[in-house]
Amino acid sequence: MAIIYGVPPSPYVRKTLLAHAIKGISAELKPTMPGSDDSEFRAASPLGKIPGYRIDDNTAFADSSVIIAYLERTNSTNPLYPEDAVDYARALWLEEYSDTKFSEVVSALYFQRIIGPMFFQQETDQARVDDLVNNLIPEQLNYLEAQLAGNTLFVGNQFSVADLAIGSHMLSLHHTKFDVDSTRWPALAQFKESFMQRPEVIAQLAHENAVFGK
Ligand SMILES: N[C@@H](CCC(=O)N[C@@H](CS)C(=O)NCC(=O)O)C(=O)O
Repeated sequence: MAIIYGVPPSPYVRKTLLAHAIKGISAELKPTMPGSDDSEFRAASPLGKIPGYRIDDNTAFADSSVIIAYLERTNSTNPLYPEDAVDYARALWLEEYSDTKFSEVVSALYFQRIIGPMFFQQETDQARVDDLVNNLIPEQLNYLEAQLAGNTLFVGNQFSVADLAIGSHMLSLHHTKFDVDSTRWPALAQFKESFMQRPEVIAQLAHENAVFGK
């Protein structure tokens, strides 16, 4: 069985775990913090980022996008990449966008409200939170709302890696208690609602709540 190095509240580890669940693939989660100097982890993830992934003694690599692309090649159940070339490109772009820009602003709020106070005895910087909540996050939600164009999924009618990536970061936003206002972002609020009702997402959230002792 493959090993995933990481901790479940990381949106990238969450995305990787959810891809396994969607495809019905088992993997062992080996709790590993970002930057860990564990040599087995570092052989998989030389940059020290989670998730790292090990298939066997000789084969290990990192990055949620790489891991999911690998899974797709090995398992055709519930495909995560659209067949059509334009849809495929859009799905990859939205995955990339959500794993970079959207993640940047969501992670900043997640750090201010959860990780800083809980693990680093750091007080919340209210000015930073206000900027994130009032300006920086809404800007990204506006973009995502426009990308949905009134639909319930981001690309075509099939759940894809775009929905998986965006949904994974939306769960971090959910943990921060940021409200995706349905009068302002109706399609996105609906997307978030449906994503959170997926059985594998419900199971993942229960796992995360257990980690945080909720
Ligand atoms: N592109 C990577 C990003 C992974 C990532 O940035 N993980 C964070 C944890 S949420 C991390 O390990 N950060 C530590 C660092 O950047 O050194 C992926 O998709 O897996």
